[in-house]
Amino acid sequence: MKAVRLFGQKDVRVVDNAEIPTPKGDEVLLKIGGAGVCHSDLHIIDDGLLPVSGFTLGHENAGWIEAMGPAVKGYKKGDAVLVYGPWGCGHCKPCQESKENYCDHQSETYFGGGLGFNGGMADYMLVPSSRLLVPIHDLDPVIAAPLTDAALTPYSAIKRSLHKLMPDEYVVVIGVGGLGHVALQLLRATTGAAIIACDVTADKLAFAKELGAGYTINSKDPDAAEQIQKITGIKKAKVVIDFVGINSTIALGTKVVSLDGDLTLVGLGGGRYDYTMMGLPFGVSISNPYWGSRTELMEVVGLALQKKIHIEIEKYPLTEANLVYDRLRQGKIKGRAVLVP
Ligand code: FEH
Ligand code: ZN
Ligand code: ZN
Repeated sequence: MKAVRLFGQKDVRVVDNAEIPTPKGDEVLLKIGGAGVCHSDLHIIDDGLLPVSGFTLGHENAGWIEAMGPAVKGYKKGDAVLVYGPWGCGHCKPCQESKENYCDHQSETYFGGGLGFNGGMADYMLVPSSRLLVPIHDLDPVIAAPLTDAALTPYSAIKRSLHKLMPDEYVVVIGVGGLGHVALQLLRATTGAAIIACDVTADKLAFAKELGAGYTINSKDPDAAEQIQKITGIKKAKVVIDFVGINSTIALGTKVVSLDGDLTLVGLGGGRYDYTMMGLPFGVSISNPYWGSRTELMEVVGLALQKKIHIEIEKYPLTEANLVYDRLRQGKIKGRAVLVP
């Protein structure tokens, strides 16, 4: 079969002689429909984020059940499913709560398929346990694949602050890319807060308006913080979610988050924040959430089935993986790119 494999730093190759695995026990073999292309892959490919190579990339996957090990129950060949991305031990307390993204044993193993284990940028993918599958009913796996990361990650980040996102409050979303464009829809679908979207290009800000942002600010403007405060007034923004995570966006977030607010850093931009006493409004919680839980992914599927969220995707053949990664590096992907075998 074809597979997009990482052979070393900046060395991604599409091979066509990868073995098609045979599922044992509770394993499931999926025929891949779509594999989303996440910005984190660039940190893996270009920056050596993971201490391992030689595996198939793609941690945002969906497809149809092709074959099952003898222990699998409740599924049949042809079922359309998502692959829950964080693969934990399955038995510790977080894993029992379906929060495998925070598995106690995370430091002892790889993060998941496409993140050290073989992922879904291939014709087929072996999933180590049927517990990691989430049914998508009549959704198309090609379009649904990004729900597993581009939707689940912002959904889980928003849920941390749901109790604060009341109709009289403001939420600032920094970055309207693969995750940010879904965050805007999730905020509209699940909260009453007024949405202020920030990005650095006119087309991204126009896109944000289309997706329901009440206000848009160009975060390159030197007075971006003042523009935001003009909108929020003295109270500022109760929640700030930064999907970029570079020095300037973190600094912007610290300037506009309100007293007792949440500053949630999701983007892996490598930015720094030097804490100083009185440098933040009192009561601010800074968090850096990672992905989401399996039950939250089920909730995301519910929103997609109700057509309350949709992922803006660009489809590419699997064989064009390196072209897509280059377009991602240049910021030329609108929404999310999905590789189709
Ligand atoms: C993957 C690997 C490491 C850090 C973060 C990620 C995210 O893309 C997962 O959603
Ligand atoms: Zn990702
Ligand atoms: Zn665990």
